[in-house]
Amino acid sequence: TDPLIPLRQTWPADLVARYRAAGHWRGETFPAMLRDRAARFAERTAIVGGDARWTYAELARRAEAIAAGLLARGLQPGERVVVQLGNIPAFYAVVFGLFRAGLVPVYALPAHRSTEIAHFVKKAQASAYVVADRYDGFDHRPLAREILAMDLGLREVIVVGDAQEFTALDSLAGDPAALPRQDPDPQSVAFLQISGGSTGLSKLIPRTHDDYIYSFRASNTICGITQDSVYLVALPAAHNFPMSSPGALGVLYAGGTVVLSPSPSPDQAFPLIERERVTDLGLVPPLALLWAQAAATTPHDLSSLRVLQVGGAKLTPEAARRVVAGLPVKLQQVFGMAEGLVNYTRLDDDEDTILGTQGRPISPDDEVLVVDDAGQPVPDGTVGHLLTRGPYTIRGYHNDEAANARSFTADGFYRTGDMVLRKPGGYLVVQGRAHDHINRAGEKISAEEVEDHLLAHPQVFDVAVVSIPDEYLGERICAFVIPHGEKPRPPEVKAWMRGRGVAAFKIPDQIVFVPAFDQTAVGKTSRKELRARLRADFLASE
Ligand code: J2J
Repeated sequence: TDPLIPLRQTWPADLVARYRAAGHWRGETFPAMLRDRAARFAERTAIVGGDARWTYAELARRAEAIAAGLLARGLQPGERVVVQLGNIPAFYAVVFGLFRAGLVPVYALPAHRSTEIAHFVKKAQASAYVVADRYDGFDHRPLAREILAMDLGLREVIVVGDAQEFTALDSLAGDPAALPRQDPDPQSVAFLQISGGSTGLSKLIPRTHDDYIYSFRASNTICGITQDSVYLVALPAAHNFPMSSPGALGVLYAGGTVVLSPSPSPDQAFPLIERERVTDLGLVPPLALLWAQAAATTPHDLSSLRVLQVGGAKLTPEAARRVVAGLPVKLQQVFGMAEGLVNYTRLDDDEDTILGTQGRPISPDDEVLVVDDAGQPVPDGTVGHLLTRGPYTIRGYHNDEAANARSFTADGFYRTGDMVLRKPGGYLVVQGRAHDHINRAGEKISAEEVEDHLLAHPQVFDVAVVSIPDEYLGERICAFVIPHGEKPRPPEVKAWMRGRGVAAFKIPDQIVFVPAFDQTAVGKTSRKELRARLRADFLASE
């Protein structure tokens, strides 16, 4: 097998000195964080999910056992482990166990299937894969078998629950003396988060202990998270928003309680809010609207709620007004990205700011540039491309030189792909984006990736995939298909794509057959212009 590509995330020395001097980077690490919290908050409740209710001491004990068990099975510190678990307590035990062992989690979403998982295993050179036996009606063991059969270098499959021929998480045991005796370098990479995948498959995002811990520690201050906070994880736990803005990790940092909801539906979440007296949570806009509607008639007591964060996709001022009218909470808009930069409206901002902007950056050292197509800064109030660098924004993806050349400027700014305008005080209003991706209820889908799949269908001659505004999802996926011979039936095309092993959220919601693409749009113009033209014509015809 090939040698492991080193995990790297480096900032220039002058910025390192500045981030340290400012107190952003304090040399904290995940293993030290858990050890310290287990000592300080030992008997307080850390995690609630399903039938489980774990104290901080219990979480740390489980993480240690997993860490020792993984090393006993021959995994070596520095190796990467794809973690695909839903909203179950084991997610946090596994992640902290990996940190404790010096192993590097790669966060997959429960909806990912063979195409995505194989891509993560290859890109990260993963040696192990952790799954639940079943989650959300899906059996992950056949998927694990399929991945193993691809011979990508994966050696171990660990299963939460009934492991069949694999290794059961609960059976992991090892000698604690074999665990690393020193905490990792705080500037080393702790895990690989995944990108929204603006072009093609998701890229891997290396985040360091120092930078990530800074992002949620500072978020705690902005969001008012304390040891009395009870945070509901309603979105997928592996997503960057409920993990770190301030998310479950922020809440565990503060000594509060993390409650896991198996799904974000009011049916499942409202009883949990009542039972656990939940104070804080984050939702994507379509869910926030659904909750505001459901709250009107629910028999459940939601009065413990304090702050509802909404982010992941644009919350329009009208939608924001409906959310505020429907739910007895303080609204906070969150505009973040797994690559780093996170913006929040502040809890004490005036109403216009909370309803009408996506907030301002966490850090005084977040550098934000809004530039025109030529890269020249535009005046405040003018729409431009958002570029950023700072103490918790990456300087490069893992193992992807081509993406790095595209996505970062020579002086280290990350090209977010978002179009924004900046208001006085540094507040940002998201106006759209430069890339052709679809933001389907907060799930980012690359148009190119979906096109690649559909082009493999024998009855598809050509295809262009675009986002179409949607009342419920914010945006839906629409594929314009030029058939090759007989028109395929849309349900068949969808089933066929699912059969290729693709996350369900990437399957087109709508397929529109067209005899040809307008030649003036194809000719010399780009795919991007073709998609824009198709979208405009479609909307005009509706
Ligand atoms: C408009 N677009 C938004 C918003 C994200 C906190 C919150 C969200 C994410 C996230 C995150 C938006 N209005 N309020 O990681 O820590 C779009 C932008 C952005 C992309 C990033 C966090 N909030 N977006 O959504 O990595 O286009 O992170 O660049 O999944 O989502 O997507 P992702």
